[in-house]
Amino acid sequence: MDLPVEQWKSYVKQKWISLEPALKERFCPALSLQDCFLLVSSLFQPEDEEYLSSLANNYCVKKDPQMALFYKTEGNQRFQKKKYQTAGMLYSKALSHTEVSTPERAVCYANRSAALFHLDQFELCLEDIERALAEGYPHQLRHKALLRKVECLLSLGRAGEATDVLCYLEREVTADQSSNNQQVLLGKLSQLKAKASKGNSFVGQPTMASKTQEALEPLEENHRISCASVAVSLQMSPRKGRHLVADRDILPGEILVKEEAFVSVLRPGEGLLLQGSAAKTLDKQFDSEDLHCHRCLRRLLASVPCQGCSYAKYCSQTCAQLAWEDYHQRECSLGGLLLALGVFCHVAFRTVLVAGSAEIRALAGQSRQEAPEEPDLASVPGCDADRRYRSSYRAIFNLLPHAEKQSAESLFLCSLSVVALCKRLGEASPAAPVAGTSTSKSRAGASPELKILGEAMLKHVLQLRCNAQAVVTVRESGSGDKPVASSEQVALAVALFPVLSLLNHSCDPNTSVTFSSSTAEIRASRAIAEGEEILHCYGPHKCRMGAAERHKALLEQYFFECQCQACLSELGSRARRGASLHRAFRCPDCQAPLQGESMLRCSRGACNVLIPEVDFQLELYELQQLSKTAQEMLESGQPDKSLKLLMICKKEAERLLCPEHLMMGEIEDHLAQAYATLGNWQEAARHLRSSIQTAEAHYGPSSIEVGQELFKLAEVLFNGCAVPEALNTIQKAERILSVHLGPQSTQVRDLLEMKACLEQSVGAYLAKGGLWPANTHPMQ
Ligand SMILES: *[C@@H]1O[C@H](CO)[C@@H](O)[C@H](O)[C@H]1NC(C)=O
Ligand SMILES: *[C@@H]1O[C@H](CO)[C@@H](O)[C@H](O)[C@H]1NC(C)=O
Ligand SMILES: *[C@H]1O[C@H](CO)[C@@H](O)[C@H](O)[C@H]1NC(C)=O
Ligand SMILES: [Zn+2]
Ligand SMILES: [Zn+2]
Ligand SMILES: [Zn+2]
Repeated sequence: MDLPVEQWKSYVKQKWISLEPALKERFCPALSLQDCFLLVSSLFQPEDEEYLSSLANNYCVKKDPQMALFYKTEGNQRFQKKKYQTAGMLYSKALSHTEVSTPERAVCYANRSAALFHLDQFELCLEDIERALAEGYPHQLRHKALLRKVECLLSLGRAGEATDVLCYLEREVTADQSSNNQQVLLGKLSQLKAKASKGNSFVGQPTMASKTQEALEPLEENHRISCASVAVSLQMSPRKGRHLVADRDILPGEILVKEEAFVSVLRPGEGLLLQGSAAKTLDKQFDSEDLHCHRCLRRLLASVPCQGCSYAKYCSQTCAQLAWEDYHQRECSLGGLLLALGVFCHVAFRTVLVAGSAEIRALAGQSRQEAPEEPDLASVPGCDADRRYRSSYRAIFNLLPHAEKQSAESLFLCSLSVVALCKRLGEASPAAPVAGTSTSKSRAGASPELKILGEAMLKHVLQLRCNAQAVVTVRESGSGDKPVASSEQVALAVALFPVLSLLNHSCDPNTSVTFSSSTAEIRASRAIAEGEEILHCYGPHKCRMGAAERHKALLEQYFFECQCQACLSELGSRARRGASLHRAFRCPDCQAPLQGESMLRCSRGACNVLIPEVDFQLELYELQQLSKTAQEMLESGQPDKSLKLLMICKKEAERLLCPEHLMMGEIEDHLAQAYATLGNWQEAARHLRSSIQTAEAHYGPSSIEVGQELFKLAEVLFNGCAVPEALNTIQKAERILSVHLGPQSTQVRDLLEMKACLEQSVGAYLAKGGLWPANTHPMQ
């Protein structure tokens, strides 16, 4: 879960409920984040702190020798049963509970090297052997580890090195008179030596896995936006804010953005948060925190544990070291607090740790001086002084927190969590809450330094609601030991990607995103024409959710009403029509609209009419069938018959439906078509005007639907030679259709052609003969 754990959430909820109304009212959209942080700091009580630390203690991340022993024993059992992969994982768990440079840790490494050897992971096996020796592997066991090393080297085809180790071993064993199985060992050694001498012809399969991945695909980098391709450009509009647009035609498959996360935090597995007993978690799958590097998110086979806690695990000593220097030395000592406060808080915290307090201070100072500015098209917020947008802290700092859109209660929860974290930071190291800072205590208790950090963290927690990017991976469910593995998508981590955040959402996007370790790659999933917006999907995809459900999800989490093509057409064709249906039936007595859900009553109230909606729906259905038949007649060349039937339809519709019902528009449209076929332009135009009114009421005056109807009217008027109205209609249709279909579309070009004809001179055009049907009688 990305929010705090349930207990803390409900505790904070209670606290919120019991706040004085006057205090609650201060959490309004006008409250600045600075003031919010100050206000909540003043409300944070010692008992809140106590409650939270008791919660945090449930999520223990301390090293526990008992657990080390337990996992090691379990590992040995699996090893016996030849379940090497599970055994390896259990040894890793055991390792995470051991202290640096202890025999326990060395033994776990050695045990794990045995499992890795059986999994043919020879390189990793060698690394573990070296670690075992370095961590103080018991002397009497050394030869065991070294023999394994020899076998590994032989398997890797490194016979020379194997021989060196063998010679060393031979000297040791010969010198060691105390050993009781000296002869056995010497026999084994000479066996291996024979193998090594033939070894040059034997080249084992080196494990390629680590070498071949990520054959780097070059990305020609944009000079205005780091991590983005030259094919895109950053634009700014009042409605959309910052967004990316194709700068040229883009081919399917082109990489558009390739960005490493500014920060990413692994989401802890359910097992850890549920705090089952250790035995219980064994039966479960291993969770993300065991399976992936806490820094780079790579899949782990042989993790390196954190020196301080049992929680953080890394793919390599390098990742462990870098994570420690950049942020983990501060996180490690906080224990279970970060787990209790949830991943969003953790990401916010890690973000300020990575940014460093000097950077935060500079940016916070800047933003306080600046007057609240209008979105300025020339300067895109978040860009550096050279106007380049980078995947940097500055860009993150400028993401919108949308505090005003979040509920007061959720603002309170976020603030109280951040305040609690700051409190702990201040206590843990009052002198320097974050590396490189020095502070003096102020009257309020929190140092000014901590206040700036707290405000920044609050901002980041709020930003995450709209800007958190889930890092997704496909994981084989079922351990490698199971016969049948199925795969599932897992949201592995929560990350901030400043450049990715520039992309707006579509439920039917033209890009797709993939992750490799903590790097995201956005590719065009279809051809994208120059000028089209680059869009990706925030989660609700049209293939997985209905439009109504997507709208709800997007509005709730991201605060916007999705206007993407998929939503518009889906809602336009179904829900919208459906929603307007029952509102648009007419009272049989007084013709006023009916209201209600399943039983409809007259909106005037004077009549006592009460009719089941089903009755109307049936009649509507029959009407639709009739109208369909009429349309078929028209298509099969019987315009007169069609017209007669449509007249009947219209009468029925007028009895049943309000004038603005879509069905009315549809019938009007068919009537116009029938009249146009018969060459009665005047009547055709009259019916089209009615159908345009209906379309405007339903889809809005500049919708594509209205554009299409205007196009028809323009054609009819053109043919009917109604010059002034035709020109007027052509202009309207052109304006709307070039927005929806582009100025180069066939329909827009047809319109322009008609216009040119009319303008030249109707007479001259008529003289050329041509387009006019024989049975034309121009209007008026
Ligand atoms: C693990 O280490 C212990 C102590 O060295 C040893 O007794 C045990 O056999 C080892 N298990 C494996 C699978 O190597
Ligand atoms: C996405 O675009 C829509 C309109 O196209 C806009 O209302 C919304 O605010 C945008 N969302 C973001 C996150 O930029
Ligand atoms: C790209 O996606 C957007 C949103 O779905 C859509 O409007 C646009 O037409 C798409 N372009 C292509 C070529 O599919
Ligand atoms: Zn790593
Ligand atoms: Zn740690
Ligand atoms: Zn949508």
